[in-house]
Amino acid sequence: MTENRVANEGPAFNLARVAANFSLKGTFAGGHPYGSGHIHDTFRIRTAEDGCPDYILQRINRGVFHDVPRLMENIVRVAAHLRAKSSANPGADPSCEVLTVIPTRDGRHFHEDNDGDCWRVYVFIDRHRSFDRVDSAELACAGGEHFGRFLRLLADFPDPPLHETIGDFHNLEMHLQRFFARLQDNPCRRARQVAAETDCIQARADAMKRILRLGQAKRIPLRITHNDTKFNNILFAEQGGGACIIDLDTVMPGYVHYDFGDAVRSGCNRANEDEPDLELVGLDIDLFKGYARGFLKSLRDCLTAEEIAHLTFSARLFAFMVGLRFLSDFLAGDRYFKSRYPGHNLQRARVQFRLLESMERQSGQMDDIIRTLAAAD
Ligand code: ADP
Ligand code: GN1
Ligand code: MG
Repeated sequence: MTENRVANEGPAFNLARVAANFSLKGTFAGGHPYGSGHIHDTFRIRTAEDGCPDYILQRINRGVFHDVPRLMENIVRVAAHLRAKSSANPGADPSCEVLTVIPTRDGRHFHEDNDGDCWRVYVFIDRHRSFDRVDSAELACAGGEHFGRFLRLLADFPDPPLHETIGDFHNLEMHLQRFFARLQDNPCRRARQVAAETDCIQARADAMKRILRLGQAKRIPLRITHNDTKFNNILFAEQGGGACIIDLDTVMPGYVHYDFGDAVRSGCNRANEDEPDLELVGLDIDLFKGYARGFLKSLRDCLTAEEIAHLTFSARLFAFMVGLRFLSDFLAGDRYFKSRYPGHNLQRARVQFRLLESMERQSGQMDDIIRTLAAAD
């Protein structure tokens, strides 16, 4: 194995050879696995020269994203739209606020290698950091403002519509059906381990379809949403309050509840997403208040009363739905989410269901917070 071959929880890749297909500035000086995303194989590529940026190289997960040309077409269009907005804003720095896709030497947005793997490159956004866990209401508030602004900036996204990069991504009905099918098929003989969680799912399944029903009845508007607003998909500038929203793979039509709910379940939990001690898991109401304040500051004027009325519910929905997806993947043998040990997805699911119970206990308080913030000048 040469110096440039690295393993990322699985196969080893010749990163130098892959990187050579892209129009990078500077000399390849090495690469290593980077970040804590659950989907792609992500590497930071270092360059030798001081004046040249580092890069993020990703092997796109084709089990999740089946149509890479359309995926990249979406990302390039969304990034161009955001860049135009940022450029029109005096004092903004588009190169740090928006992802920059680096083309291949033959002008494409991804490279397909001889094994059929698809790779893409972004400029590495330096002097920024992401947070797997949030430790202050100020940080939560800043995150809410950034995700809220992201939605606002996409409100006038021009036609044609974005492609649906993952079909039925937030279709709870489909996730429920898939879960119960796996429970029945029991391909890895793990069903006995999920009895308590299955009860939790069964008891709530119908009530959790509220957003689907509101959407079908056209009582809430379809918007362009991020759809994967895990808090660590915000890169915060180390200085100055700026940020870049990353992980644009799932930007496509959705409801505001998807973005609010996912950010709350990931950013307002007192514990990590895979915390081994469930006693530490719970919704931190101060973080929730901070996040909601920032989000509504950016977006309040754009939202309808009906949308606002279901924001608290959306946090419960996402704890439920992400928990369901982790559990379903556990039953299937850990094929979707990257995991580090055999019970990892089960533990992640248990954390989400514990978080859900904590949100259920605090839902009155959460509603009061939203009502107060929505009414503020
Ligand atoms: P996944 O879908 O697997 O979560 P992401 O696109 O979110 O993949 O990337 C994984 C991690 O890589 C992020 O959490 C972040 O730490 C880092 N990352 C991604 N893009 C950039 C970038 N342009 N600059 C700096 N870090 C990045
Ligand atoms: C995945 O890509 P990442 O790690 O930011 C997943 C989300 C889940 C999340 C759970 C495309 O997010 O939907 O909520 O894991 N992304 C995709 O941690 O499935
Ligand atoms: Mg991510």
